[in-house]
Amino acid sequence: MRRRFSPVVLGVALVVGACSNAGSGIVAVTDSWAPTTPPGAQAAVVYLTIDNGTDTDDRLVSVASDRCGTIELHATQFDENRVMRMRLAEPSVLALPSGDTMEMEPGGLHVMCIAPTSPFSAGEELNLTVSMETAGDIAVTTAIANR
Ligand SMILES: [Cu+2]
Repeated sequence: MRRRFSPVVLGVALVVGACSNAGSGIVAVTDSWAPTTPPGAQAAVVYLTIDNGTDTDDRLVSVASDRCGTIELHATQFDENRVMRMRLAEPSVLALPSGDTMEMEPGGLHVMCIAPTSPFSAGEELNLTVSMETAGDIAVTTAIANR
């Protein structure tokens, strides 16, 4: 999110900023989960929370896993008939400015695992590679579970 500061407010914001996640100095996946799928499911979903603690704007480029035939990054939107539809996320949606956190969630941005090699079962772990434009590849192990 871009915020506009007046000069007076800016000084306060810089002090507050020193205490925020902007100080971690890394881009990190701070949370992730993948719901279980029924047998024969053609797709599975993974949700990531990605925190940009650097002073450089970044962008989510792609996610890979050997457990998926293909992975797409999807946004969920309601069409004119209020039907929920998924589509490829626009590059602007995948931007992760300095100090911001990208939270994927049901009904919003998500990782779509197309043609999983086997159903996602509770208790399994899923290995992912999250590729950021600037920070590069981040290895993530995600728990498959029902929340
Ligand atoms: Cu999707």
